[in-house]
Amino acid sequence: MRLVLLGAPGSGKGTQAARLKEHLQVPHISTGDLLRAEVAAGSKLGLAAKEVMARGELVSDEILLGMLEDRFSRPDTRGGFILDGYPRNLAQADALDKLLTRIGQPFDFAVQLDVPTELLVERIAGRAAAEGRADDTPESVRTRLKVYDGHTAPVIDYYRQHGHLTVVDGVGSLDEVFTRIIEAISPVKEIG
Ligand code: B4P
Repeated sequence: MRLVLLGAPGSGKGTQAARLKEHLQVPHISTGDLLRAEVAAGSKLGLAAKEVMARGELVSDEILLGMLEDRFSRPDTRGGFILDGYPRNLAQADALDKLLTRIGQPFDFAVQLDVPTELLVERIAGRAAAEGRADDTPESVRTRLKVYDGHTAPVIDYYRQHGHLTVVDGVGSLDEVFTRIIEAISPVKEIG
């Protein structure tokens, strides 16, 4: 299974990807996690990304594509993958198409987790209190939501126009949302 998970910050992408990874037995590739690992390691890339992420803005397309190409060159992605957090703008969507075509692994489903903005803000505030992630401050969250509307929502429209989008209601318990995703990506659907 080759899955792209889309959705606003706080929509549950990372949360559901962790479960889907166990269920589907394919690697979970989170560009946010890859970037946070670079920041934690204090690498040159991490130093370049740190402030941008803390502000809630997008890290450069060039850095992201390099990181992604590197990750997809590892053999564990040959049996499928869950891509979480990429693409976040139309240039990244185009780069992803080209990359997956080149390696002969086009995605099977692009799943959007649909959650109203008030709930996104509430969830991120909950995580801020529990984990204190550097980009979960109110100011950064406002920026992330604006970036999502301006840059990532057009990617969703693009996939929708090309018939590649599956929308899943992301409101509900973790189990409920997980079950909806599994139903949406199961190859055999009942007719009637
Ligand atoms: P990400 O790590 O992708 O962060 P995110 O969009 O906030 O989503 P995340 O996966 O963490 O949260 P989730 O919705 O699961 O990106 C962070 C930053 O990295 C970006 O702002 C950007 O700077 C940079 N970046 C990453 N990818 C990039 C790219 N492609 N290009 C450029 N820059 C990039 O969950 C949020 C909270 O909701 C959690 O606390 C969770 O417990 C809770 N939750 C989830 N599901 C729930 C449910 N059903 N009910 C109640 N709570 C729920």
